[in-house]
This record gives sequence, C-alpha cells and structure tokens, in this order.
Amino acid sequence: MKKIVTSFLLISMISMTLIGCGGGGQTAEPPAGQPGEAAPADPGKSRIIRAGIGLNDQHPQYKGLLKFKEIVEKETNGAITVETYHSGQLGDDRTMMEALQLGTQEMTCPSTAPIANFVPEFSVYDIPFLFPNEEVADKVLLESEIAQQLLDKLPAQGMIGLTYWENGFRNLTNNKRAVATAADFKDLKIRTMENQLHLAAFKALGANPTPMAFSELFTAMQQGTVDGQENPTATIYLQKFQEVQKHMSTTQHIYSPFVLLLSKKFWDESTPEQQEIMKRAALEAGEEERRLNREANSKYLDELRNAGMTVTEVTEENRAEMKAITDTVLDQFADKIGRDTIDKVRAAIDEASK
Ligand code: KDG
Repeated sequence: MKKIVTSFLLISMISMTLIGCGGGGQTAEPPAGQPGEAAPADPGKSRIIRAGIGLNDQHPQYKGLLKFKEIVEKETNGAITVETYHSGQLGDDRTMMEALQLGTQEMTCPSTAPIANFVPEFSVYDIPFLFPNEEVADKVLLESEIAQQLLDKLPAQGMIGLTYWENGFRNLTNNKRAVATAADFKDLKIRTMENQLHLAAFKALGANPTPMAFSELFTAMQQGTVDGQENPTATIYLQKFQEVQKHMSTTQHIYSPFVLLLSKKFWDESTPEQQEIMKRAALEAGEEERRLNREANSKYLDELRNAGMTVTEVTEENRAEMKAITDTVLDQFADKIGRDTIDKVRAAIDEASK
C-alpha cells in the first residue's frame, strides 16, 4: 500500500514539474488544486478563471484572452481573476475541454472541430467551403438563431459557450510540393485536427491524413512524421511553421470558428451580474480578437514569402474542384450532424449573403 502511495506521489510531482516547464512564458503558476476540487463559491473572495489555449502568446487568440481578463477583472472589481496560459500549457484542446467538464479548469477556446467530439452538431462548421467570406461568417455566428442553438447544446456537456471567436480560413502547408489543384493532394501526409469530417475530406482528396494534437505538430513536421498541416495564415506564421515547411497554398478550405468556453461549474457558481459581465466581455474581446486576426492573416502572407516559402494562390476554379470532391463525403455525416442543423446553417448563410 505504502509503495502505491509513494509511486502516486512521485508521479504527481513529476507531472506538476512537467506542466510547470511546458513552453515557458506563462502569466501565472499552474493551479495547485486537486482534480474535482471547485473554486470556493464565496462571493467575498476572488475566484479564478484558468484560461488555457493551444496557440502561443503572439496569436490574436491570446490577445483576445488578455482583453477578456482586463474587462472581467475591472468590472467584477477583482471578484473574478483570470489567469492566462498559452501554448498548450494546460493541455491540448480535448484535455482542456474534459477539464472544463470536471471543473478542474475554467476556460478554453478550441476550434469548433474538436468540440464536435462532445456535441456532434458542431461538425456542421467542418463542412469544407461552407462560408464564402468572413463577413457572412460574422453574421451567421454572431446573429443567427442556429449558431446560438448550437451553443445552447454545450451546458448538457458541462460547458458554457460564451460566444464565437475566429480562428479563420484554413490553408494548406507541406514539404513535398506546391499544391495548386485537387490532384496535388495525392499521398500527402497531412496532420488534421481530431475530427472525423476533416479526416474524410482529406482522404477524399487523395491525401493521407492523420489526427494529432496541435502541441505535437511542429515536431511532427520537423521530423517528417507528417508532410504538412492546415491552419490559418496567422497561425502558420506566428507558430513559425515556415521554419519546417516549404510550400503554402491558399486553399481556404474551411472557415474555423473558435468558441470561448467556460466550465458550467464556474458559471453556476457566479452571480447573474458576473455572468452578464463575462458574456459581455467575451463579445467585446471577440471583436478585438477578430480585428487582430484579420490584420495578421493579411500581413503574414507576405512574411511567409519573405521567409522563403513558395506561396501558391489557389484559383476559384481549382477551389471549386476541391469542393466538388469533398462534397462527396458529406452524406455519411448528415445524420450525425443532423440534416435539420445543416439546412438551418445553410439557410442562415444564404440569408447573410444577400
Ligand atoms: O488554441 C486553439 C488551438 O488549440 C487549436 O484549436 C488550433 O486550429 C487549431 C488546430 O489546428 O489545432
């Protein structure tokens, strides 16, 4: 028995040390709480939101979190404190969402793609070439009933979707060849997010996709375990993927929304006023995040060229061919996502495109 307890303590100490060393540059020490231990619901004491993301501290997503922190701390007069962790210091998207469910972490901001592992309807946003542009995405995500209805499915999973932020249109990078047409995807080993529809779409294009946590991606590209990956321009540049990737193509194949998630436990322990402040702060910080993200996406395309990457601008015609191919996998996901959800999102897109 003694042996078991000692080993457990040793493992715990090693894991805490590893978390503490992961990536560097965090704004606060990782929490010392035990799994399952809730923040005290004493309104007189400052309660802490530990907010973790996979991207680094240069990314607009992190700047958005800092804005959220500023507003919430000011408007709750310090009753809520926000600690921010970047670069996967608290784990990858899936682990952090699970921690939110358990109440051992309070906030994260994943792409909608991994959220679909918890609420399958979110995969509607994984349909390739769904959104025509950012303006339409904004209207649908921030104003449509269906986008809100999807957020409303999160509490049943122990999470609150405060609002949508933007990851953005995803582009392909790889080390093998310049990709201009659908045929150029052939046999490329591409890392995707952990999402079935993404996997199926890349398979249909002839690639050899493999799901992987974001934190493992840089090393996987460096060591050649994968040939490439797909992410918005801002992420590609700010995560320094140009150091390990030669080719970039403006495929813009999926518009990835983020969702700013809070653990339901923390939400339920907050007063109605605090809930209102967190909602408002999420929206306001989201505006800032979108603005910075768009600036970054347009600015960094040239920087990628300057860094020596070949940038292939994909034509509308070639994009249409890619869409026709990826459309062939949609039917197998329609029941899982819900035909009604797909119809409603498509209708909202049509309406917003008028
Ligand atoms: O902080 C969010 C990231 O963890 C992740 O969602 C980024 O798009 C992403 C990816 O490719 O994993």
